[in-house]
Amino acid sequence: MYFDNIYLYLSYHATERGGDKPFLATPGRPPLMFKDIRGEVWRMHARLTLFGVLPGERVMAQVEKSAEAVVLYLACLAAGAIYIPLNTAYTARELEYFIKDAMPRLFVCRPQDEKKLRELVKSIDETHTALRPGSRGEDERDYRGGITPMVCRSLGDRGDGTLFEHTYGIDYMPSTVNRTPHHAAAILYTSGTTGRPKGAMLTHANLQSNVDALHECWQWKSADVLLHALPLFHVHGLFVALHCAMLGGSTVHLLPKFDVAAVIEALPQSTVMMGVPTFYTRLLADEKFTKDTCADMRLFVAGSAPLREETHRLFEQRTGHRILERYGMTEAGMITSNPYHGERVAGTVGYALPGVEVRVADDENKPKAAGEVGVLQTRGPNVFKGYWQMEEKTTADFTADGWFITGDIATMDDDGRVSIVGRAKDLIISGGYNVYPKEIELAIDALRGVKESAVIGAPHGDFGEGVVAVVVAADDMTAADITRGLTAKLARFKQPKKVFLVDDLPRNAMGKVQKAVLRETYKDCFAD
Ligand code: MLC
Ligand code: AMP
Repeated sequence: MYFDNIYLYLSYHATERGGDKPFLATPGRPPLMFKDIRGEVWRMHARLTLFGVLPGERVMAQVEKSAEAVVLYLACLAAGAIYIPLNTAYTARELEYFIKDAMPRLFVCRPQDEKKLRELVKSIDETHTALRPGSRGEDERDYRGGITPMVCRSLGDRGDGTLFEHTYGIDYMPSTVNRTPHHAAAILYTSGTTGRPKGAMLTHANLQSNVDALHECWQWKSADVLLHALPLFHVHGLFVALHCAMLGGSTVHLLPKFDVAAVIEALPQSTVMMGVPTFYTRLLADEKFTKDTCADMRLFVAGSAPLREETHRLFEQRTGHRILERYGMTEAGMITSNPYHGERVAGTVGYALPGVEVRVADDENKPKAAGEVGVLQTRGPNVFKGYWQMEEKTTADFTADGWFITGDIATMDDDGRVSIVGRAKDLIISGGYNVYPKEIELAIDALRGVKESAVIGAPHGDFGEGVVAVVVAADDMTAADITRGLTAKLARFKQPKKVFLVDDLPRNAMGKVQKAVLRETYKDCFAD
């Protein structure tokens, strides 16, 4: 059955297939049952309407992971609003950028951020009356002035002034808003080579096609129990994991974050787990993680960063399970996956998902022969509608014939199996989080006493890659000064784990910094 609004699609199947089972089981709290999803969502939807949220307006949320955060997300979909989840690690400075860029109607925050947020929102509201002219997509609504800050006291008890308390007693039941396939359901920010984050607009149709493809490819069953330890503000945790469980009517162990002991405790009651490679290396480092822990597991999925072949091998030795690696990105959801039944080959990301096209192309966007290296491009219903208010950037990332240029370097075998072998974009992936060197370099270069800097990724046993800054600075400056100077500017995960002070950066004949030389020089800096 097809529904225009992804919420109707997911809630229909969740309710039908989930029956009387728990939907979200959170440690130490009563579960949210499948049969209660609709009631919780319509109350929150009604509340959003009372706050004045109209279809096409943005709702931004920087909240802890919880059942409430999930209900808020689903209610935004039901209200036809555009949900914008933000990493809880972002600093006030980073938030200011996102708020000014998206101009939401409502901002939902954590209790400890309320004061800071009210001040920030007030100053933005006083100076901004409209969105910049530009591409928002024809269906997204203009900013009308007045951002409402609201607190989600997600981990507290009910009745203590939470966003949810406001929904009690609401007896008005709004209808789910009709959306066309082109309407944006969510905007997810991803940074970029210019250092300026871009909001990728994902439509209701993008999300529906992707969950359908994954449901089929991974043989999802209603008896599945998903162990969910990923954050809820990225594609992986929000769309891939949560949507698969809803479509399947499968119970979710919603852990507040990834914690090895908590995961080992929950695994015996689970059948499917999804994670970034760091999850798997951390599990393997714990001797309590054994074959017995995984006795009822059906599927381990890895993605968001390359899974080392060694991890794949050690995981199979320890548990008997071959991790299924898949590949995707914010702008296109999931693109390829190793097969569920066929061979899961370590170091490859498998085949294009049903309905998704991929090709490996040269710089002129001509397809390459099998086995040749080129840039991976994708086309299909999974591909986003564009970057929020960045028409030129959107155009630049598509070929004339409609393929999205991923910026990943890949090869494709005769039979269509894809391997990611590098990146054309200057990007570091640390523990599954993307860090764009340009953004860090701009922040370092703005520090008084710094002449110039280059930021690279170096192999890191835990995070896959660790952020390293190589800096030319005044003689009296120390590495600690640089680290300190970045504290209020950048989320912790973006801050360099090592800072090296040098006299000069290596440059080629054109004057361009030779990052390859730096990567070679500092390749062992996390070795101990
Ligand atoms: C935390 N820190 C990180 C970090 N996460 N540093 C670098 N990279 C990261 N990913 C910092 C902390 O602030 C802390 O700093 C120190 O590292 C150790 O903290 P920790 O307690 O060990 O961190 P932890 O909470 O365990 O977080 C690690 C993690 C987490 C791997 C569990 O980062 C995580 O959940 N990553 C998943 C990211 C994700 O969902 N990616 C999907 C993107 S979607 P200090 O100095 O204060 O000690 C996408 C598309 C696709 O890419 O294909 O899926
Ligand atoms: P994001 O922009 O956060 O969505 O991250 C997307 C990027 O993560 C992709 O462009 C890839 O570079 C990387 N990525 C995701 N999955 C994999 C994988 N299985 N192997 C290698 N890289 C991956």
